[in-house]
Amino acid sequence: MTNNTPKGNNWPDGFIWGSATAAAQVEGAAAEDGKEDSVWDAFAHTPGNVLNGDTPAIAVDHYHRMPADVALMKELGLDSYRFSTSWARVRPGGRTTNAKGLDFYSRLVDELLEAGILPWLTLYHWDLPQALEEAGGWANRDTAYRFVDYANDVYAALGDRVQHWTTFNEPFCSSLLGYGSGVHAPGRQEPRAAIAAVHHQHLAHGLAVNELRSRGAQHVGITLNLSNSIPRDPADPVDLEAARLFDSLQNRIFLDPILRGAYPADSLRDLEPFGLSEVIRPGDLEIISAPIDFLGVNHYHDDQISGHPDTSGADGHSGGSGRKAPSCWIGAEHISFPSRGLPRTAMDWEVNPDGLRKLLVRLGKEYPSLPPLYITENGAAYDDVVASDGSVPDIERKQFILDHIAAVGQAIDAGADVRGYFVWSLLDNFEWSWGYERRFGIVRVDYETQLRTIKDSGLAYSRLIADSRSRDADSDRANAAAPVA
Ligand code: GBH
Repeated sequence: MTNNTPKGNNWPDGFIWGSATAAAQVEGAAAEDGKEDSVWDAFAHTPGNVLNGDTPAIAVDHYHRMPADVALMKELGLDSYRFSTSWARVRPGGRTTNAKGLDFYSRLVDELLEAGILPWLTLYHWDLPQALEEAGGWANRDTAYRFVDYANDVYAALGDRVQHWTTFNEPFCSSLLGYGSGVHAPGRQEPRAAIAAVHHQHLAHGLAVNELRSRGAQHVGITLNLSNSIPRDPADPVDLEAARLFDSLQNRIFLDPILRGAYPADSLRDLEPFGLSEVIRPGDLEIISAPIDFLGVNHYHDDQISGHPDTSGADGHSGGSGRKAPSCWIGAEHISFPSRGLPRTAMDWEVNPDGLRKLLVRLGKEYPSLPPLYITENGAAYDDVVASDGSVPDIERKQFILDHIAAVGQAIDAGADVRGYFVWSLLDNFEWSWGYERRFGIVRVDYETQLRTIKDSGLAYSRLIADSRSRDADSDRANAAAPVA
């Protein structure tokens, strides 16, 4: 048997291989069947916010091509599809239920189940109804309670068929980038609002976990984007302090309230001038730390951190479309991200698969009550070239994915409880502030014709999934044939 899975040992039983998208990035149909604007529709309409003036209005037209896209997932052999529901489709304006919007997701779930693909649903991948933003958005505590109304609507429609529920995708981005640097929707540049948004999204998460569980949901969790904070010179106290600040804002202010029921003491102190303690009410942390059944980890790159100005010319942190924006590192605006000289993707993010292994091992060490982990996003943007035979030989993306999967395997061997891996992304799509200029898909989309072509990375991923299954079957046969003692 050929051994082209990167993990020497078998993958754990039931390990889930999947791929991910998000509503605003793929659906299009921005004003159809009752859907109203999300913050991303509104943000993209203001010139200068999204590169080339791109908008999510059509995206990859998944709303109309959903059955064919599910057939593509089946062809690839995916165990699971991670998608998000659009709040602005389910509750346009944020206050009333739209049956037609829910119907789309109901058809999607049926189509997936019919194809033998596990639906992995995320409730919030950054597309707040614009009407709720106009009422204060995530800076307003009331939005957390509106989120529970929305979660209840989705659960009422899909709870009989969907087992896996993720409350939020990367609250870091929808708080600190949306309200701090303003490179993401709604584009506000208000540090105090950004910190309030962090807390109110935490609260919304905890309220929804309790609500979904009381209604019978079996697997409820959250997805965070985590990154190792690597001090440029571990002997330099200025770099060490900068790395501490980064780790606080990137990782620990999200992990600790959920997994430990408290904000880290250093974060509380750092963020005092930005009003963190003013938005925390008695009882909040108890809600926020409601037990979760899994933690989703999105990982793209690590960050080397310095407290000195950067002269390396690295540009992985301009946040989007290359425009000047205030820092999202609230209270730590001076930190810099000097290059380590590693290879970089088209996003200018460093490639270092071993960082993913380190991160997974660290989580298990530092958080004793850590639930099972799923890699809910990992992938890379590269400038693809279509060959004359129509194929897409994206060797760098293919290598990136295989190397990161190997790193996950090594983390498992070192004791990390990782139960699944989802490639970002199934399809090229609307890459937020970068519009359609950056492609992450394992399937190419021609934005003129909407034609889908599986890239070489997609073919390799598909083979890897098939191999790990035949390996399972081999070991099942071996076990069945083993003599009974
Ligand atoms: C994910 O976020 C998203 O979940 C997904 O929707 C997206 O398409 C995908 O990754 C690819 O981008 O210093 O301001 O530049 C990416 C997580 C968080 C990674 C911000 C880069 C740099 C912050 N990103 N981070 S900044």
